[in-house]
Amino acid sequence: MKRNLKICITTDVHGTLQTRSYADFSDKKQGLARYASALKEIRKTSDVLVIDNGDLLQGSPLMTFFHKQDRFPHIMGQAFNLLNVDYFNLGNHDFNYGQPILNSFLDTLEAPCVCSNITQNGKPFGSSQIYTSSQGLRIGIIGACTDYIPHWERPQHIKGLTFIDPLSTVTSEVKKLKNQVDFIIVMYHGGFERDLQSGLPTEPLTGENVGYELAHLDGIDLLVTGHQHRSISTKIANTAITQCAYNANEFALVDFSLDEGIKSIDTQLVKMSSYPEDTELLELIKPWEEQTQIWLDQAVGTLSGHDYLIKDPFKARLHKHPLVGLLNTIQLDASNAQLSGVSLFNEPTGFKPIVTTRDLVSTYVYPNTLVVKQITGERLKAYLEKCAEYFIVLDGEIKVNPSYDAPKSQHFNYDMVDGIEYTLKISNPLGHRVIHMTYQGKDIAPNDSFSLVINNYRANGGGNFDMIVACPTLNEINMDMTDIMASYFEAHPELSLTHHNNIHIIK
Ligand SMILES: [Mn+2]
Repeated sequence: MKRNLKICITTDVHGTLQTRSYADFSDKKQGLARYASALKEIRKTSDVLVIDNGDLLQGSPLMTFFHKQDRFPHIMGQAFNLLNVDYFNLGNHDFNYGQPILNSFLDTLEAPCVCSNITQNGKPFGSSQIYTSSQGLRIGIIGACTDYIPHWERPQHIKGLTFIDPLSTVTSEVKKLKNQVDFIIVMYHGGFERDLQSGLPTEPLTGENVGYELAHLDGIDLLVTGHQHRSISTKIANTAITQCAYNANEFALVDFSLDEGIKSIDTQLVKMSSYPEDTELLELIKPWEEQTQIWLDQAVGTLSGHDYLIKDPFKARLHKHPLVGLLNTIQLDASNAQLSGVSLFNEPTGFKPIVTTRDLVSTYVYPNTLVVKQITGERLKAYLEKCAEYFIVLDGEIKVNPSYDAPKSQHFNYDMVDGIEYTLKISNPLGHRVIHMTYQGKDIAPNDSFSLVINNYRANGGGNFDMIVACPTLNEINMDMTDIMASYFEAHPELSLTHHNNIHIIK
């Protein structure tokens, strides 16, 4: 007898419950409210296993606001309970608000956590599970998360945690389950550092994204990936692979069937825009949504002298937008460092003359903190050389290096530094593009030493800035950058800054 099971998969939802943009109210055709309708529809005709692959708790203003209240039960746990999610795997961003908040979410959540390669005080967050469908299909579910988290996360958020290599965890879990089940699903909150077809490296082989290696392990029927926010529905070797874009923009729909010992697996991606928002889920989040909107509309200060809205993100990076100077000014003020480095994130919006919380959280979307590093002139040059990789000269014009667009959008890995003046010559070979670098009008020598303030992501080497990791840490400011920005405006309610044109990018 042929037996079937449908599996609905989300990953990298990033706190996206409803469809409207918090920046401009436009309909982004996304969110778990649409997913709730999709699940209701699919459940009418079939048995459905519903799994989520992590990066759930960070990424929307509602989550930022909710986590300021530090409440139990956790709203995202309640939303997942309403969706009847069966299993949950952890993502790297689920650690961004610390372990008490993560624990509050996991305690609210009725679904078991399956992540077995991260331990908290010696005990794994979750364990492998066997799900039995109404037709008696047995599905083994194994969860693992990228073990690269210590390269980004604030040390106090991962205190007492141990990160085990996903390859070894998954290998031993598959061995344990394979004789007890009909299918094995591995949920891996990580992506691919190799081309899916050729296996050639597409990024430095740091171990952050070992999906390609996992796909080649024996015994895995479906490998659910994430972390890179790519849309993938394919096969590597004999393993079916999925990955979804972020913010609950789409979900993966997988069909398993087993007929006389013959397995077949079909994968596809479904856009959330195909389904309306479910009123039951909207009702659940309504009180939080309303409070979030009131908080977002609060004015924090005024800005004059320059236009702080970003109309063209490329030009904003090429010609150092006044917003970059403002962010660096705030970082310097909070840290008393000599130099400050900052990037513009992937879809920066900028500030209107009357600055609201909405502007702050739409522009600075990560809950980063600040770290002060002691950096030599030599490492400062290496830092700027790494930043200079962001540009290329193509057809006689300066363009964005395509590797910052695909496979993952990484415009946040181009930093602009204030406190010094420098020139990047983009037609020069990599590693030889910094042709001029001065501090207070004097050339910077390799042995000079400076204090540099950057965010915790960069300080821990995020974006493969190894030269920054190597620098001694002088100080940490353990406040969210959006809170640091809000308190700066509180101290300077009518702000008018001088813009410094200190970064010169030439062909
Ligand atoms: Mn993510």
